[in-house]
Amino acid sequence: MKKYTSISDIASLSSIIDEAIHLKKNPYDFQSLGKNKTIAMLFFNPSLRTRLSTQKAALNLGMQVMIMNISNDGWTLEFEDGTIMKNSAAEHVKEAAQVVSQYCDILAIRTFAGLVDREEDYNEKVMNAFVKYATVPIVSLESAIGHPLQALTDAITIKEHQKIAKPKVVLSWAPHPKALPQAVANSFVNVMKLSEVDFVITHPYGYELSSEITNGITIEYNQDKAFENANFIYTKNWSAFTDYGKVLTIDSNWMITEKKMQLTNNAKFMHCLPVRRNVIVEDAVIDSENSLVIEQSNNRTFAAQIVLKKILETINPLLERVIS
Ligand code: AN0
Ligand code: CP
Repeated sequence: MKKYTSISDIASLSSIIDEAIHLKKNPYDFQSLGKNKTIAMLFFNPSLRTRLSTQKAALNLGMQVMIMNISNDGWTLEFEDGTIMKNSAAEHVKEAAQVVSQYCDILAIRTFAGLVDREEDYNEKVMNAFVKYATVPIVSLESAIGHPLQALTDAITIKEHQKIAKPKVVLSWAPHPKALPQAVANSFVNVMKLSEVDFVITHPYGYELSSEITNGITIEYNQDKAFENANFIYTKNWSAFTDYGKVLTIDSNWMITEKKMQLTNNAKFMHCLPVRRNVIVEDAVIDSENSLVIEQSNNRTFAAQIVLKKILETINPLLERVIS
């Protein structure tokens, strides 16, 4: 694997899931693979799970880890070419990406959608600038339009908990007071498209995701109907794509409640976290036996670890042969 900025960087989803589950049982099997290798993680936005699980994954592989909250501690970066840099940006990403690349073997970036300019977000302005100018492999820790480490985690978690060959998985929008990116939902849709599942998306009118992403997927505007026979309810808020970045409704009827879960086939409840209790989901659901949220966050480590392992094997194929 040469980079991991999208689900499409995965060669075979089913085999990477199996390898991740194997790593979960044997987390220290490849400690020498990361010896004298460093990952640098740059955060433009906050994180609890992604930061610590990716650090843990790198440590499990024997790597060194450098972390920087670049928005707070770094120079403000310029991303446009040819700009006269007389405003707030003190440094161009062209230098910054090349400079950091000299200090690490893998460069991981978290950069959320701005939710103002759809074209800028969907062109992945920040992530693509790092892909363009960095001289080491790039890993997305959530970008403007995708969260591929989260989506791989979710596919692993579904695989571990599915009881039938083709489970019904429902992605349900839920209300949230602030505008949130579409990244988690986009990547979840992309990973479900590659999975053996009966997949349905449910959301209020106006919350349609990019049709390029949801092409071919059933959209059911009646949440109760969508929940019928579901084996997994995956919940996430996102802001509107068409009326870009807008909160169109905070209708609490879309919150995931115990009553709604009763419409399902004893479905498992999933959310990437962080989650607002009793806004997105009722306490009774997130605290129930069917809630997988804590296990999902544990699986973040092994999703990150299998991705870092595959990148390390690509940058050091000789070492891989020596080890195996
Ligand atoms: C972020 C989002 O919705 O993209 C990160 C989720 C992993 N969530 C919030 O900002 C609350
Ligand atoms: N799920 C997730 O990415 O969480 P953080 O924002 O805490 O990293």
